Parts: sequence; C-alpha cells; structure tokens
Amino acid sequence: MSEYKEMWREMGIDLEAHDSLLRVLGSAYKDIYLRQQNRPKGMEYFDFVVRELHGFRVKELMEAREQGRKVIGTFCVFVPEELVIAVNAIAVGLCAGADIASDAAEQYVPRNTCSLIKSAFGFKLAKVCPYIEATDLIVGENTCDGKKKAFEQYKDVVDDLYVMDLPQMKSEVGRHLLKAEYKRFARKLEEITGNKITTESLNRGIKIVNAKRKAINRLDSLRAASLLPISGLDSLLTNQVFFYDDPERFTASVNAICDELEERIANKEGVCPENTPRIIVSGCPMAVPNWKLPHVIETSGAIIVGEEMCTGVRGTRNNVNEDASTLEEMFDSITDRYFKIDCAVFTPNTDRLNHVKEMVKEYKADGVIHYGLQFCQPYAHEAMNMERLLEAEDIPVLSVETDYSQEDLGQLKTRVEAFVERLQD
Ligand code: BJ8
Repeated sequence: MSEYKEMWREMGIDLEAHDSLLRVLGSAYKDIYLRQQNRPKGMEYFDFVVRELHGFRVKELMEAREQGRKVIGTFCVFVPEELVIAVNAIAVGLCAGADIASDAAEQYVPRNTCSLIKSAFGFKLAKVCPYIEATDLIVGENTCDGKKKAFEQYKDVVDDLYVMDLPQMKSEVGRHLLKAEYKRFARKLEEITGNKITTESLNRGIKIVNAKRKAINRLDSLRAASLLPISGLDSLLTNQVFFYDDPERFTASVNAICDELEERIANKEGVCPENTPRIIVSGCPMAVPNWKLPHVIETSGAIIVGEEMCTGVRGTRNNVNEDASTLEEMFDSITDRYFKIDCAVFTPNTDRLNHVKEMVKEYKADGVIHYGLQFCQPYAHEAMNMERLLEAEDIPVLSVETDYSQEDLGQLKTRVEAFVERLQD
C-alpha cells in the first residue's frame, strides 16, 4: 500500500493513525475471512477489494475527480444512486463500521449515541478515511433522532453536508415528501456537477443500479439451497462492497460468483454440513469492518443464510420499474421503489416483521438473531415486537445488543452458542 502514501498525504490523512488502522483491519480480515474453509474462488476479487480498501478504489475516485466528476458520500440506503449516476457523479457509502476516536466523537454527540453515528464522526476527526476526504458532497438524512441531531453537528466537521428529509409514515403524504425530496436532491446534484438530468441519463442510472441489485439478489436466492454454497460472512462482504465499488465491475464480479455457486449447488458442494443450523440475522446495518456478530455465529456451529438489514436484502430487494418514459414517471418509479424500504424509523412498520417471517420460510432458517446496536431506539423497539411475533409462531429468536468494541465478545459468544445448541436439539 506504500504506493498510495503520497495520495493519502495530499488528502490530509493522518498517516500514522491510518497505518495502524490498516494493520488492525488486515489482521482482523485474515483471522475472520481468510481462515474460512472452502470459499468460492470468486471471493478472491473481494479479498482484493479489502486488501486495497483505501488504495485502488480511492485512486479511481481521485482520478475521476481530476476529470471533473464529483464524488457523493452517503450514509443511508434511502439515497438513490440512480440520481447520482444520472449526473455522471459517483456514489460511495461511508462505512462507519469501526470504533475510531470515540472520545473525540463524544465532543459532538452524547456518550449514549450508537456506534455507527460515533464512527462517522470518529473517521473524520481522526483523519483516517480517504473516502470521506474524496467526497465533494456528503448526504445526511433525517431518519432516526440520533442521526437527525448528529447531522446538525456533522456539518461543522465536514466540508459540504446536504441533509435530505425523509418521511416517517408510509402514507400518501409520506410518499409525496419522499418524491419532493428526491427532486430537491436531483437539483442539488445538477447544481454541483453542472450536468442536467435527462431521460437518457436517468434511464441509464436506473438500469445500472437495477443490474447491481439483481446480481446481489441472485446471490441471496442461491442461499436458499439445502447445502449452502457460500458463508454468511462472505455474503455480507459482497453486500458491504455494494456501497463503494464501481457499480458495473461489482455486478460482473457478483454474477461470476453466482455462476460458481450454481455449479457448487449442482455438484452438491457446500461450505458446511447440511444439518448446520441456519440463521437469519435481522436488525441494524453492518458496515465494513463490522464482522463481529457474523463471525461469532459462524464459529459457534451455525451458518447465516440471510440478512434482513440495510447491508442485506432490506437495502437491495425491489427494483425500479424500467418502463417509464418521462422524467416525471421516472421520479415516480424511483420513489415507489425506495418507499418500500422497511427501516425501523417508520411507524408503523409491520412490513419488516412480516418480511422476516417470509425469509425464515424462503431460506429454510431454523432461527432468527436480532441484532441491535446499543442506544439504537428504533431497532430496540422492533426487537421486542419481533421476539413476540416469532415466538408466537414457534420460530426461535435471540435478541442481542452490542457495539463496535470487543469487550462483550465472550458474553456474546456464550449467548450465541446457547442459542445454537437450542436449535440443534
Ligand atoms: S434505512 S437502518 S441505513 S437509517 S443504528 S443510526 S437507526 S440509532 S442506520 Fe439506517 Fe437508513 Fe434506516 Fe437503513 Fe439510528 Fe439505529 Fe444508529 Fe441506525
């Protein structure tokens, strides 16, 4: 990675802190990912992406900027990448998945704030994220109260923050607000890029993002096989990379893995024995490098067959209708697709609970683990509803709350192991 040092220096990265971050990340990846047995060959591309996490892709972004393209950083799956592509800009998810500089973050947000929000501050304040530094605009959004209030402070630590308002109810008024906000965002994108959104450019954006979602949905559907062709950890990684890789290269790489997985299924080749307990994980998103819970689950005798999370099917299911011919119709189609996202910030949000039940059937899961980040109110409330609903249907469920530290690892492992034992009985 030394070939990127000059680029990082020019971006204002704290090289010493960054080096130690990359060292920790590299050794975690080795312990968690590279130790897995019988991984699909196609995962080599994703190993490369992680190895080059702050190198190759960041260099691509900087080169694109030199050619006049803009880079838009996002924190939420409600921000439509279709619009970003339509102005010839590039969207990158800002991961916020590690415990970095929480003390500094607590100068801006209360101590009892979820790890994800603190991490967004920590990465910026510690100057260790070249993606944040590569952005021309960062998009915040009014979702949970934690994020909504945190973005009031975030505007003071980043160069250019744009906040998108989002509805809280799935009503006609809510849909109207979402569409109006997407139009306002489109105008902002046009203003900063100088490019007008046309029916051709938006149609192209819709097709590129649909193709990316179709590829990852294809991969997810292959996990319904009785003999699982890919681990949950590897599937999660593809979902995480979804947010910052070049979209067309990503689509091709995921489709290549799917071809391989189909062969594995036909040859009855799996990553674990057929009687391994199958688990759906549902809850808060897991951004890179948050692999803690999946690693605990998959080293406790179980396997993850699906993620009901924004770094999973909640973020990628449903596509934008490609039949629209006017810009107005395209905005309607985009709004219709994103309005279906069943994030816990919506009230009521029964779709999410029903979706988890459907996933249990579809992926032949033996149980559900609900994952909440400490201090996350929306998902903590829904965890209680989910426990009630699933238990009423005799679906075993375990609800865990954790953060990005490693302090509760032992306790987490004990609880997960006990749950897996229960599934084996
Ligand atoms: S659409 S889940 S990506 S808002 S964990 S910050 S909810 S206190 S992340 Fe999310 Fe968009 Fe919804 Fe998805 Fe708040 Fe909870 Fe923290 Fe959270």
